[in-house]
Amino acid sequence: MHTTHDIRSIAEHFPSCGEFQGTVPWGKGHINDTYCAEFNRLGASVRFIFQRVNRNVFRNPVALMENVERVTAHLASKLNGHPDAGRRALRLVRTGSGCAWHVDDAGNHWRVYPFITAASTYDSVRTPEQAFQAAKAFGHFQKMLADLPSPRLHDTIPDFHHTPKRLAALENAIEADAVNRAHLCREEIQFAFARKSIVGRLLEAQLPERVTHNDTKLNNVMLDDVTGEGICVLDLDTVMPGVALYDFGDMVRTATSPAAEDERDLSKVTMRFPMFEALVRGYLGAAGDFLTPDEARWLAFSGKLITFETGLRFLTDFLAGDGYFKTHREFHNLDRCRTQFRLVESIELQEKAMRQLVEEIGRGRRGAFDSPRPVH
Ligand code: ADP
Ligand code: GN1
Ligand code: MG
Repeated sequence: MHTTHDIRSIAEHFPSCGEFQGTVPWGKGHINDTYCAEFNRLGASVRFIFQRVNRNVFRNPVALMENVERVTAHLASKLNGHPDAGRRALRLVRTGSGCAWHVDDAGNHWRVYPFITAASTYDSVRTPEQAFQAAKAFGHFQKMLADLPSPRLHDTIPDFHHTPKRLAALENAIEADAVNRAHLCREEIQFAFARKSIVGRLLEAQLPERVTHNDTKLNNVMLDDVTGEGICVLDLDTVMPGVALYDFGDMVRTATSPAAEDERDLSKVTMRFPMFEALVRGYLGAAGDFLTPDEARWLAFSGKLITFETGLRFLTDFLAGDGYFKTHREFHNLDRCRTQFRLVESIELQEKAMRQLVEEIGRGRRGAFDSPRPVH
């Protein structure tokens, strides 16, 4: 891996970081350019995350940064006095002139966060305890933002989880077939349209609008290296008005299967029930007191829907020539689409039992909100 941006010169605009030592590309996000940079501050080595906002994806970076500023300030106020506050929420480092971001000569928006130490992100879940902790952290995040003062946050990507529009976008991409790939994915296209009837269900349910994260994949939350606790929610670019179920659904998508999102051996892709149970317990333990019974009813379905929607998005990007998600090999987006659709199938097979489990936990029959039982 090599550094493609001159982080040293960006760092000059964030003098409080200290004396620049070096940088490496960081993380496995599909959207922004992320770097970990090391500085010397008063003889000590300190690290910061430098991020370039992806302008192709976020058309209004100023609105995005305004959201991030408000959200981080609100989280900081909630954590005021917490002994570990510095690791529990992202905090924007200011430029020398006091701005929360820097615009470089090419018009790129840069922001800097202190590096969250002694914690890690994971691309796939290993234990039910990890699933429980991730879900609890995302539920807690929603709870902390429930009283974010008005005005409404900006929609950084309009209709982000509008699944019918995602299906319509796929239809357009097939029609255009811009890079002549439609013949390579006939089966996936058929799979998508066979499930047309589910795309509007959450929208039709008229669930309450909340402040939601909207991108709760497993590697957007840091788990403490010692205790395993979910300590810090990352990737705040899509925090905006949404439905709580979008967040739960994306946890099911990313924290129930043992396989990587781009796994080519589809036999490894499966929705594991103990992980789902851990997610329900973790999420409801943190968010259960504000969630309405109407919302709780859709928990299992939301996992299927968001997984399906993400598959649609990968397929659409594949057909359009891979302009949205970062790809690292040929057909990468198609491989990702296939894992999503396989996971949808696995959820379909278990959906009834998943729904029953949510109901049982909701009724408190199985010691709702407990830690998950370990699986052996
Ligand atoms: P993207 O939008 O591209 O997904 P993220 O904001 O999720 O970008 O960052 C990519 C990865 O960088 C994360 O998955 C995480 O591993 C790491 N990361 C981001 N912010 C921090 C931070 N403040 N401290 C430590 N690691 C971080
Ligand atoms: C992107 O940024 P990252 O890698 O955390 C995407 C999500 C997708 C996810 C699929 C802004 O998330 O919506 O679900 O990839 N983020 C955006 O892995 O589109
Ligand atoms: Mg991310």
